[in-house]
Amino acid sequence: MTPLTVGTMIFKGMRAGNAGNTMTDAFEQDQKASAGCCAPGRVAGSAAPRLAQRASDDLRTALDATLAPVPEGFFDMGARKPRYPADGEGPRRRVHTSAFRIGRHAVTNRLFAAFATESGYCSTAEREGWSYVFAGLLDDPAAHPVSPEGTPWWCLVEGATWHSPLGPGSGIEGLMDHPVVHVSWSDALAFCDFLGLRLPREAEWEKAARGGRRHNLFPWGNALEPADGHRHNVWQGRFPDLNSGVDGYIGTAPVDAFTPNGFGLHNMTGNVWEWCADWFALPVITRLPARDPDGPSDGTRKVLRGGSYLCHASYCERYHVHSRTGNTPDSTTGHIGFRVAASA
Ligand SMILES: [Cu+2]
Repeated sequence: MTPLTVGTMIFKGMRAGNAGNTMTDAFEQDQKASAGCCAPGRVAGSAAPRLAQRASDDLRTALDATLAPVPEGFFDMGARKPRYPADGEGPRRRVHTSAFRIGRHAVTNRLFAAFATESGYCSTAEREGWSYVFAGLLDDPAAHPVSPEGTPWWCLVEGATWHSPLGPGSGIEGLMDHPVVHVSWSDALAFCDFLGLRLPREAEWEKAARGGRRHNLFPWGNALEPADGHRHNVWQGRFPDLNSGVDGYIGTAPVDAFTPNGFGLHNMTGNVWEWCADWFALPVITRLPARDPDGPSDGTRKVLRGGSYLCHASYCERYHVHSRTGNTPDSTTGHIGFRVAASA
């Protein structure tokens, strides 16, 4: 199967699979129209390898040290005034979570490299032989002419993987404390399984992102750029051709860049989209507050949260604590990573 065929199939499949539901159709059209920075996809031909052994004590200890507690209790999930209603950003509703722990930051290249060395795991992008890279990060985007329909700023780069994020010849030297990228949901799950951890539920992710605040747009409050400076890594300028980088970064930032939120968590918004455990669907509103909701029992796409270094109000304003998108579990790009969670 050629990469071009794969990319085209996904968009067709996404539309055909949801025919007959006006809300969902509108949602899919909106997703396609505004996919923007938000995640071109893939259905992989190869299956994720199974890992027999477990992580070393050293690696488990290293991961455990990155976890911060989030207390049990109710919170208000979703936006009262959604920016993208068709994404299911609203309505605002009461949700209860048990106590849990979540990564203070996204999983780094350093930690993912340790996992790959110990486990011998081969990621989706390594098996499939390609991933999507943002054109503005490539020296010669014209050398990679294949893009998903409607999003020419995404280049299909053969040989782009977590350890060669811009393709062959690139590396992660100097990026060991940056989030691992070009990891699929399946890769993130394999990492979690190996470490005895799990991905956050979507509700847990949003509660964590809000940092104990109520009705906030960002992990720190409501101002995108507070007077005391930038608080996350998003796009400044004009998407997709001018990124001034005044927040300090054009691509990814170190996972602990910027001030953490009230729960001590860094970069819950901006930097990289983060995989959650749930299948993606519009929220189901219940009469009583949901408790530790797991989301739909099946689906075609997994939830992504937090937006990325490519989000900008002019094109894809999905850098709020309530913003959401989804992608197939085998999709990989240079702006998708993940953080781990564990029950308390
Ligand atoms: Cu975006």
